[in-house]
Amino acid sequence: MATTTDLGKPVGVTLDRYITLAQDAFTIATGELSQLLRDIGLAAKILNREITRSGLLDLEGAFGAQNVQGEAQQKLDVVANIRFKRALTNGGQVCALISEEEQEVITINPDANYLVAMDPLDGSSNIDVNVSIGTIFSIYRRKSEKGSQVTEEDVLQPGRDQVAAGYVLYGSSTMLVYTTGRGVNGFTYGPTIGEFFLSHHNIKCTPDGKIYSINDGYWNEMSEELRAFIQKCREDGCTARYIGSLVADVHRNLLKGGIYIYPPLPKYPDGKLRLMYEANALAMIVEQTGGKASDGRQRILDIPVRDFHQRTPLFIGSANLVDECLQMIS
Ligand code: P6P
Repeated sequence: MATTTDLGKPVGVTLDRYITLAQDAFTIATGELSQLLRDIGLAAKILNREITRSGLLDLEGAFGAQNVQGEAQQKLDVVANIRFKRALTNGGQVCALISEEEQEVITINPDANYLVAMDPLDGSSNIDVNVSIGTIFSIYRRKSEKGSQVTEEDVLQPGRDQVAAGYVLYGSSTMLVYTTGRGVNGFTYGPTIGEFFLSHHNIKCTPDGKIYSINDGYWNEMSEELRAFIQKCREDGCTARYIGSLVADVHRNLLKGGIYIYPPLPKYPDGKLRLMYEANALAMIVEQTGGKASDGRQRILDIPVRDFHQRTPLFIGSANLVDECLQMIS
């Protein structure tokens, strides 16, 4: 039974404080990655303000242009890209940026050590109907010498080489969830104070989930084997949840257990989701919580990168559910 002391629990540690404490734990840390994480936190706060008022600021609807994938950009896609690009530029810690909204790699500060690959705003088609949307980011250390030109080897790094990864979920509350390879922590934004506070420490994904997330509108295009897996989920008492916003679906499955599937389809033979700025980041996070992420044949984090906009099928979530699915579809 709750007591008054529970009600008066102290406010948790802020994101900035947590980043500093985590950095202190690593004597070799120079503070550059810490600063980069703070820069991402700042951009998320700024974007959050615009997202929560998009209906009032005429920021809903289409921007009137297409992105590199030929998809209609929403106004907030463009705003999100601008906000993150500006924050990462001003922060000075990023030598190059890969963005879903940018055709080419954006060179920023040649003297910086880190590259960022990001989807500034995923699920943006949900903005107008007030459904949760998200930012996804991956951080890599450059391979080339500081001060030199960013190389293809710097850019086309496999997911296993990420030094950090995370997402921001703009939902009923706004959360920033990230890992630097030592566990996953979630921070909830307090808008009246303007800070992210540690709210989900050391997140673990249960190995046996009871939720499956897939767009069953594609039932007729799915393989027989995948349909058999979904049928088995139903018989095993699983429930179906599909928000149509990757970050929201993965976040829910992370906290409650479950599997999210975006399979190869006739219209997306390589899958719809992007490897470098969607699947890799989520795969690092989910693996850090004890979950799994595969393209149906291999570990997402081991997929060689030949094009920084390349797509991949995605099977991600509770380890035993993913294993069972891979066994049935292979
Ligand atoms: P479909 C949003 O466009 C997105 O990239 C993910 O956020 C989401 O999970 C998926 O595509 C939805 O795709 O084909 O089911 O509408």
